[in-house]
Amino acid sequence: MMKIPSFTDTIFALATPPGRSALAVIRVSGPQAAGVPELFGATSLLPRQAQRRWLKDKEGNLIDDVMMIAFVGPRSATGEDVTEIHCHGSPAVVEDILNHLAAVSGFRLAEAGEFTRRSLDNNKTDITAAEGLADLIDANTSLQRVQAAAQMAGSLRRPIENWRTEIISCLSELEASIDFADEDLPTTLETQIRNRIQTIHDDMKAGLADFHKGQIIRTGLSIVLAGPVNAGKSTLLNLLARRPAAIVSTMPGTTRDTIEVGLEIAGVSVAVKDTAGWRQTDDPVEKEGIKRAKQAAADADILVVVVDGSQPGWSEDMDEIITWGPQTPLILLNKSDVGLVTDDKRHAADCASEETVLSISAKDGSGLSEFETRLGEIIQNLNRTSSSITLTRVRHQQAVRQAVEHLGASLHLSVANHTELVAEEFRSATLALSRILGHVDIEDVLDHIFSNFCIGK
Ligand SMILES: Nc1nc2c(ncn2[C@@H]2O[C@H](COP(=O)(O)OP(=O)(O)OP(=O)(O)O)[C@@H](O)[C@H]2O)c(=O)[nH]1
Ligand SMILES: [Mg+2]
Repeated sequence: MMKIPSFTDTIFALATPPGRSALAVIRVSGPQAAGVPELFGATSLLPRQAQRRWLKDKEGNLIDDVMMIAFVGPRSATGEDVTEIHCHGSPAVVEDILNHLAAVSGFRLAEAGEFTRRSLDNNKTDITAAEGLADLIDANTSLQRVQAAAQMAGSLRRPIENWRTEIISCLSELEASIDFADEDLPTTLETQIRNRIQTIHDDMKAGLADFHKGQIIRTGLSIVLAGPVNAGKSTLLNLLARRPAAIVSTMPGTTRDTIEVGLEIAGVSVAVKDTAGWRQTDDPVEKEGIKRAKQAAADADILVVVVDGSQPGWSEDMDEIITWGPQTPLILLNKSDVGLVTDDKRHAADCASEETVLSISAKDGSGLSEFETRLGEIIQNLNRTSSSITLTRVRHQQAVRQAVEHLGASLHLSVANHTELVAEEFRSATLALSRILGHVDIEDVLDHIFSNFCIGK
């Protein structure tokens, strides 16, 4: 668990990656941040203006010629006084400045994510925005960036707040009716409350149904190439990766272990996995390889069945491999350069819809662009969300699921006969939603998020 000694400390950290670069940025935040220039023998700064200063060490030797910006709290990223030092990106300069700061009483190196944590505590950001920021820093693909930036800007916070406000409004109407217990609850009020809660309940369920899509963009998905031995799976992997990632040979049973290559397709980060070829065998190592191939196919987001379309009998192979995956696979008839056995292709059309069967040559690349286009379409369908909210983490999913359960339970009760119980379900639902925003039970969530943050953020 991350320990934050005290907010009275002034924290500092290198905010840019370590190593040689043109520039580096060191951030300082806390009660003594405004005094940083004087610590280096320089004059103080006007707030919110980039100003040039010469920094000197204790002996008066020059450290660097830098730009500095001072922000006066609460108008700063952390809500505290903040000073940024934009120095030259020399490891020696950075080290000198950091060591110089570390020697000052009340100063210490920041923990991972501590700047963001301070901004949360000072209400400069909310936890979903902090998560969005963490995702933005980790983003490798354009879709990840778009989703993370949207979450930073409130795309998750707003619908959660709206749901919460709506439930609280229903709750206050109920509570008003409890106060007037002698009078019967008007049936119109009961119907109104039910309809409003039903709408939120359905909205939340739609969000939950789309949860996997938000996750796919954030964490990526897996595409598994599976098929009989010698079908050309490894050749195809190398073609997709544009490098010889896997060994290719004329010998059936070349690939034994699952080989993974990271790619970006349709803005989503994708792990493409080549697997051991399938055949009847007594070789224990090959058997294990096939077992792993089946497991990978079962866990795949997209299963691509690769068969040697130039050989008679490929449709039997295809029928076998199709059963490995939980969902409709994409079928590739490989080795089209040699000529495909057309009778079997008719068979393929019978057992799979036409658009999922493509012919390709992993050797000369023909059919590759159609295959990549089709993959892109499948990926886009997998991550197309229709709901009003994009839940991106398991903790969001769990909290919304709890809220749905409470609202669902309330809908089974008669509002008139069980007003108190219904009110209690509403309260529990709002509590679950508050968890997402970090209003309650914040510590565990923070520790988890910030342990994955970089120092200096
Ligand atoms: N003519 C032709 N040969 C291909 C094509 N794709 C692969 N090959 C050849 O088929 C043989 C097997 O290719 P691999 O990529 O090793 O096949 P694999 O499916 O990975 O085989 P295992 O690892 O044994 O399961 C090699 O000699 C490849 O050069 C293709 O599209 N056309
Ligand atoms: Mg192989």
